[in-house]
Amino acid sequence: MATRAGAGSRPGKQPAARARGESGPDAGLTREQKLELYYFMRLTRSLEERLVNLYRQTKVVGGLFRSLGQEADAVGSAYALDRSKGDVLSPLIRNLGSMLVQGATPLEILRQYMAKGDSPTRGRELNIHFGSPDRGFIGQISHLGDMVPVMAGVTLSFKLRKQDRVGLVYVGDGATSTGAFHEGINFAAVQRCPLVVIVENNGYAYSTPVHKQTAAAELKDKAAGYGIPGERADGNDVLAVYEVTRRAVDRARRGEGTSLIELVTYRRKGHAEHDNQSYVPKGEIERWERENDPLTRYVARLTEGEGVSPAELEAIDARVMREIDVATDEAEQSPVPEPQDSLVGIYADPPTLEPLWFREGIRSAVEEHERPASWGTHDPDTVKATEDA
Ligand SMILES: Cc1ncc(C[n+]2csc(CCOP(=O)(O)OP(=O)(O)O)c2C)c(N)n1
Ligand SMILES: [Mg+2]
Repeated sequence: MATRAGAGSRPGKQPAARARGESGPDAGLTREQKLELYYFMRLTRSLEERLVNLYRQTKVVGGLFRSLGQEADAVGSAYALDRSKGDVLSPLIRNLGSMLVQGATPLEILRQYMAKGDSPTRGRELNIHFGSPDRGFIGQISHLGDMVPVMAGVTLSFKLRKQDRVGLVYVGDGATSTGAFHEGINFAAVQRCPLVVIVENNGYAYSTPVHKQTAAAELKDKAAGYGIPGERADGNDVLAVYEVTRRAVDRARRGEGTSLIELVTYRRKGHAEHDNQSYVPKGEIERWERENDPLTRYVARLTEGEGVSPAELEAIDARVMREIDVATDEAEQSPVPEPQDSLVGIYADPPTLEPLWFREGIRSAVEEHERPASWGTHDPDTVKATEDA
């Protein structure tokens, strides 16, 4: 099972010195934190590759959604939150990296995709639609844009309770064209909720390219319509992603409200594993892979700009593979769900809250004075007594 690299060294504690004279953003992170970003990006990619293997063996029983080429945007943005303060994010299907940063484990992810009985949703959901509020990620639903009003509500509650907490919600380029996105971000903006809205512009919504679903030249420009700041950043540069998100998180924590960030990236795989991407212009995917792969870029940055040796990175890669191998063996041994698991967590049994006294009163009045025996009951003795009468 994964132990988080440098756990405890998360942002919040602010960094040592800005690094010495390298090009590009330094992001104010320590060397250890920069290696931790690499660990999470590599873990995301390798874990998804393992899921593809399992998918082809038919051990992954639902759809498989990849974030290939988007690892920097998921990891760098989540890393800007401070879990020790209780910050919360709402991920999407391409935010496996964000969930790993918040503490989801490879074992949970593998069990979940394989629909095992001991997976977080007991086989009732087949990918990463599960939440763990204690670890700072809440369960997503697939309806595009709908998590924006949900997170507006979550972060409004932080504000009303005077808590020092920030929320972050992800939407795709396609989701910015939904009514839910509009209503949610408008409400968060006017209420000055401590919310960061990350728009992952990966070029496509299923098979629809961005220019066919919005006339806005840049998605960050949508922020102006809500009276909030909008910034655009290179979503394949993990340090740039961290830096731009961190600024918005700090702003939210200072009580200055909601921000929108557009991260420019590219979806190198289809919508899901079944999609053959026949609608993508020839050569486009290969060009992004060749010239703008977030991991290749970050490896170059670490080795050339930070003095990290290839051996150090290889050691992290080996650790990632060990963790994934151990988790895969364990997940394969996990049992399939029992039929009755489908009911767990659906109905409260026993009730989690005592009924309010006046409701209790009404209920007992009904039970004692108004409920005719003919209404039926599940109590076998009463049924028998009614039948015998
Ligand atoms: C309201 C709504 N409409 C349509 C769908 C079907 N659908 C699921 S994902 C998707 C495309 C999403 O594109 P985008 O928001 O850009 O996110 P990406 O998949 O690129 O990360 C569509 C159309 C949905 N889930 N919800
Ligand atoms: Mg998209």
